[in-house]
Amino acid sequence: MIELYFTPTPNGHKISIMLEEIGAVYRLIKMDMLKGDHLTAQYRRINPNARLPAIVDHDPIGSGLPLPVFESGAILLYLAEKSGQLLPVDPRRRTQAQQWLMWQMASFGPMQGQAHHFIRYAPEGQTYPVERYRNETIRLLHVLNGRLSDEPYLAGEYSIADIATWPWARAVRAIGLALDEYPAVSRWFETIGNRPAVIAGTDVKNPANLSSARPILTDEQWSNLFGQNMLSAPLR
Ligand SMILES: N[C@@H](CCC(=O)N[C@@H](CS)C(=O)NCC(=O)O)C(=O)O
Repeated sequence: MIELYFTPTPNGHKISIMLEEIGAVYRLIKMDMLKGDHLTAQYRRINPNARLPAIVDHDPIGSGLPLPVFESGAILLYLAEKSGQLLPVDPRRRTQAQQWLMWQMASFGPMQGQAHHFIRYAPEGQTYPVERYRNETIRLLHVLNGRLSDEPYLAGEYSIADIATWPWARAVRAIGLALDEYPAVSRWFETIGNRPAVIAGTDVKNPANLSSARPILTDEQWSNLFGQNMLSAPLR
C-alpha cells in the first residue's frame, strides 16, 4: 500500500493521476497547506523540504522498511520503475521522457509557479516579476507546442513526462492564459484529459481550484504558505 500526502495542486495531481494509471492501491492523505500540515516535524521526516506531494511505499521496491519519496518527478520515476509502466523501454524514447520530465520539473512548473505567486498572491503592483514569469510561461507554452506539433506525446508515447506536464498546462487558465492559442497543446491536453485515470486522479476525487481570483489569506495562512521560518527549527 502506498500513502500519498496530497494537496489538489498540479504537483499533487501528477501523483494521483500516476497512481490511478498504474492501478496502485493507495491511501490519499489530504494535507491542508493553509493550516501548515506540511510544516510539522512528523511530515518533515517524510519530506525534509516540507513541500507536497510525497509518498510512503509500505511495500517498496527491493523490499525492506517503508520507503518515503519526495519531489514529484522522483516519485513519478519511482512508480514507473516499480510498476514497469509509463517510462518507454526504447532507450531513445526513455531518454526523451526523462528529458521532458526534467524540463517540466525545472522550467514549466517553477516558472509558472512564480507567475501564480506574483499574479495571485503577492502584494499587487509588482509589474516586473508578473511580466517576467508570465512571459516565461508563454515562452514555455511555445516550446511545448513545438514538441507536440512533431509528436503526439512528449516522448512519442504517453509517459510520465506527459503526466508531469498536463496538470501544469491545465493551471495556466488561473493566470489568465488560454491553451486555444497553442493548437498542438490543445489537442494533446484534450486527449489526455479524457483518459479515465486522469479524470479519476483529478476532477472526480480531488478537484483543483483553477480560479483566477486572488485568494484572501489570514496572516497565519500566509505565513504557513510563504513564511516558512519554522524550517530552521530542529525536528522534534
Ligand atoms: N519540486 C517540488 C515542488 C513541490 C511544491 O512546491 N509543492 C507545493 C504545492 S504544489 C507546496 O508544497 N507548497 C507549500 C509551500 O510552499 O509551503 C515537487 O515537484 O514536488
